Amino acid sequence: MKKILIANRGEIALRVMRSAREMGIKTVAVYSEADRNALHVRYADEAICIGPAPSNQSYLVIDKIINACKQTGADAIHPGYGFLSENAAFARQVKEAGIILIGPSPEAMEVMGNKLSAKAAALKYNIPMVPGTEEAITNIAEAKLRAVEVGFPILIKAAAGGGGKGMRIVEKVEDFEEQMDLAVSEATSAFGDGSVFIERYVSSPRHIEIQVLGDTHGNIVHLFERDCSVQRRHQKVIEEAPSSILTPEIRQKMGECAVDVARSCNYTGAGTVEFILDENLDFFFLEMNTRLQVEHPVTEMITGIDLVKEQIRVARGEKLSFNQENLKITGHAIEVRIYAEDPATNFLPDIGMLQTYRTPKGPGVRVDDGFEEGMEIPIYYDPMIAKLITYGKDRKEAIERMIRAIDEYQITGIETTLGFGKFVMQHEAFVSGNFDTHFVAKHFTANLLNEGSEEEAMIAAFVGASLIQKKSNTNPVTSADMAASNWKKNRKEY
Ligand code: MV4
Repeated sequence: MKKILIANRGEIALRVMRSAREMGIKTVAVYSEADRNALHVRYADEAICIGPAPSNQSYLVIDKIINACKQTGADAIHPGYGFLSENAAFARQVKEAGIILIGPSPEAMEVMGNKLSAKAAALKYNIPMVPGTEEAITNIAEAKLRAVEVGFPILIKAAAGGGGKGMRIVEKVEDFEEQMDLAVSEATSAFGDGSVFIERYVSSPRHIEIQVLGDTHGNIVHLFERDCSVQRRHQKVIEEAPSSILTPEIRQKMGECAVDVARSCNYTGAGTVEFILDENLDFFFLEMNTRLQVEHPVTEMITGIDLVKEQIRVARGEKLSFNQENLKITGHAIEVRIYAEDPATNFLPDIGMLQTYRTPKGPGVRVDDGFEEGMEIPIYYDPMIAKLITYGKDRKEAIERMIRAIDEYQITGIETTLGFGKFVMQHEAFVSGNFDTHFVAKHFTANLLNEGSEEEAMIAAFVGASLIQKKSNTNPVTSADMAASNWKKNRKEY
């Protein structure tokens, strides 16, 4: 493997290129017209423009990606996350073109791409699952009986959904039919597949996921867990490794289950097995993500393993160079995602130019980003602009470093979720580890961010005044711009 094309943009494209460069592998960037001056384009050895800004005319067009490979002689593709990364048809076409996809087989993507087939595969290995229906519901009366058996509240899920899309909570039996009809029509219009199933609703879960890695020789290991319980409307905000609530025994059991789930689809490369954990610390398999995840750095920090390099080695057909016994957790890592969203306006996307952009530095700080000072944040793509990761000898030090790093981070010109990240780091529930997936809904209101010092208030006033001036000098965003933006309508959970 001499040359890799990165079929992605932003921070993850850079992240992948860095590992490729360290391995002596050349890189090819692809970019849309909105990304001409992007950092991933400048960083790569070569770059190919693949079309207009909207991703359905560029980053999502399979033929353009494959043609860019042929044009540059790239022998492999890294898809990053989002875009085509979990698209089995893409994986198949790449293979047919004689190009290596740095990722799992199309078959594994297909099995895990549907929650019902994923559960069916996992069932063969006796993986704990939330009680519910094992097949798509075809008979509503039958399903209702099963719902009563399982006990309310129940959750209706779309088999083709993922990351919380197409889920409906049903509180009581009287509402069942109505919610069922709504769920089916929602799933049909969103995924072109109306298959739904039910599960008992676990009301206050922790969201724990296990990183796995498999090679093409049948070896599969896990690299422990990430706790992603702090989310806002299914968008992850904070992730950490290890989880503050797992015991070594549960960790080992979950790890073994995750390896079995991976084995159930002959998984190769890096993947993530998602579980929920209830109040009794019982865990249940939910789904498997067949890509490198946004939050992979926290796992890299606590294991010392470069997951992108491992993905590349596996794609080259090499054996994993370590086994489960060689892996251990050292220290603690936390990631705060920085979105171009304004916490004061219920996280509306904010756009504009990064007037000031200075990243934190020093011990235990890693920033994975794709912008620099003076750049415009394009409106067409995901609003995540950076990931701030801190590492410490223990959770306390990782939190303290995160607060210090957030304070060092200077971003002006756009609103971001940095202050929100600091709010979480300082919240008693987060610090004590006593939180679940409802943390944000339970504990956060916008006015909590305004409890800064008088000095901060003064600075805010000045910045506000200069913003008003600045805004009057720049072109306002039109509704056409917003319509062209994929931020909301194409929001996927990574
Ligand atoms: C659940 C659940 C509770 N009970 N399933 C959300 C994302 C997708 N991967 C699966 N998800 C969940 N599935 C059962 N049976 C809770 C979640 C869940 C969640 C639900 C509502 C609001 C926020 C949530 C955050 C994480 C997980």
